[in-house]
Amino acid sequence: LTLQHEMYRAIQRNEFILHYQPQYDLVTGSMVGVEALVRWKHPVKGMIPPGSFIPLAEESGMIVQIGDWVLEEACRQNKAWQDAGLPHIPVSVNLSIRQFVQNDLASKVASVLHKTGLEPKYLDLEITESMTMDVSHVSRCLLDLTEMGVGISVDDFGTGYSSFHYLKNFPIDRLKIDRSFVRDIQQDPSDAEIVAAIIAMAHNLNIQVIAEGVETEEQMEFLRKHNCDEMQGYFWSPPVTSENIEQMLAAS
Ligand code: G
Ligand code: G
Ligand code: MN
Ligand code: NA
Repeated sequence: LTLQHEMYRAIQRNEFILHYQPQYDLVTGSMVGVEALVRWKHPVKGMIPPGSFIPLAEESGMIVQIGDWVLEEACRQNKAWQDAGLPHIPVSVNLSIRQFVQNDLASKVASVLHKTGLEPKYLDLEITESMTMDVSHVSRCLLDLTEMGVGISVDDFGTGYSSFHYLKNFPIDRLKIDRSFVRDIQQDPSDAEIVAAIIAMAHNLNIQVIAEGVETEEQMEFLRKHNCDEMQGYFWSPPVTSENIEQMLAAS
């Protein structure tokens, strides 16, 4: 059986699970969101990280089915936390560009929100850059989603050549500074300048900023000093299980 064939079967067999990484407000320190990250609980190979199967899922088109499952599961879980009386925070879901190729992405999202009962403001969609997309189609989808009240974030900001083009053409609520810029903030003066400039520019455009891959207190202090809004990274928490998130929310 090829990995691709097994992946197809994995959807039916419910072998995918979501972990969640907390996102924190840099001023108050409180948990203000979580990012859903898929894993494959393979019956023989054990836990397979997304880096080992998402590219294949994208190539084969199976990312559409997996992405549908991720979206619904993340919304269902977030609504369950809310129903349990825990603080209401948005869940971020990573979208693959292939999920825009189906021309009903906005209605798919609307029906998942309806089915799970989650309010649109508690869902955030993360998009990444791609060379091969139809800008006007993606723009239309994102406008529909924004009008619905769903949040839109640009993931891995700064790594692709069209980052600025995204800000110009799409209704973006938040950008996520790629962890490659955050990593060397202390050592590399040009990374520090780039991060400071991204934050200032985003704020001038009324866009919120979250830093990814924050691993040290020094990085956090730098980001706070430069008015970054939120952060996500191992310094506070790696991706964890839904049970762990429930405990963290209960304690917050
Ligand atoms: O968790 P980890 O660092 O291994 O994630 C690696 C990559 O997989 C990240 O770039 C992340 O955006 C991507 N990824 C994780 N979950 C999903 C998902 O549900 N859908 C898509 N398209 N990508 C995901
Ligand atoms: O591309 P995306 O931003 O979706 O990737 C998210 C992934 O980044 C998560 O799956 C997680 O494993 C990884 N990640 C999260 N925080 C950190 C961090 O502080 N350092 C590093 N190196 N990776 C991180
Ligand atoms: Mn992401
Ligand atoms: Na990223």
